[in-house]
Amino acid sequence: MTSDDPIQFNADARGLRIAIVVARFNSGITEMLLQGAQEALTKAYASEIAVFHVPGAFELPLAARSLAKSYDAVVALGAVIRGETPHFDYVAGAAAHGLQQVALETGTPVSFGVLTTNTLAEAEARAGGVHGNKGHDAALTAVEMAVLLKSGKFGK
Ligand code: INI
Repeated sequence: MTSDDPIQFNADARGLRIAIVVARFNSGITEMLLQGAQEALTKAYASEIAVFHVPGAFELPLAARSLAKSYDAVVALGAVIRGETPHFDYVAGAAAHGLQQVALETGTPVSFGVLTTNTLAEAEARAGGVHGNKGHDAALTAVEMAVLLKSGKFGK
């Protein structure tokens, strides 16, 4: 097994209401991530899949914080590409840190489907290309965490 191998998980999202929040910046990539996430959640029989758009990855945490109050899990999707911006580190760091903070503060799973790559080609490879679709993976992660938390295995 390599670090690129997907983790096998039998996703059963029946009864779960899942929000997907997706950045419009680099929409050629993020709409592919969205497609992957929707496919994964549909195949897992999610009871509700609600999609929301925000301008960029920097805006994902605030939207996720609001959505975390009324959904069982939030899937956050974006693409931050180093070649295109001198503030790559700020945008990518703020998205990662902010989304983790939302999950910890609210107790609602928030998955990190934000690509942080050096080039557009690297992003394409991870949005339905040779490295799979990270939106799909992020959706399954959100389902797995929501199921685990609801199971009570971790306590209350
Ligand atoms: N937002 C992204 O989602 N990806 C990027 O690569 C990016 N770049 O290159 O700057 C980006 N910038 C916009 C940012 O997310 C905010 O929308 C903007 O700064 C306004 O708050």
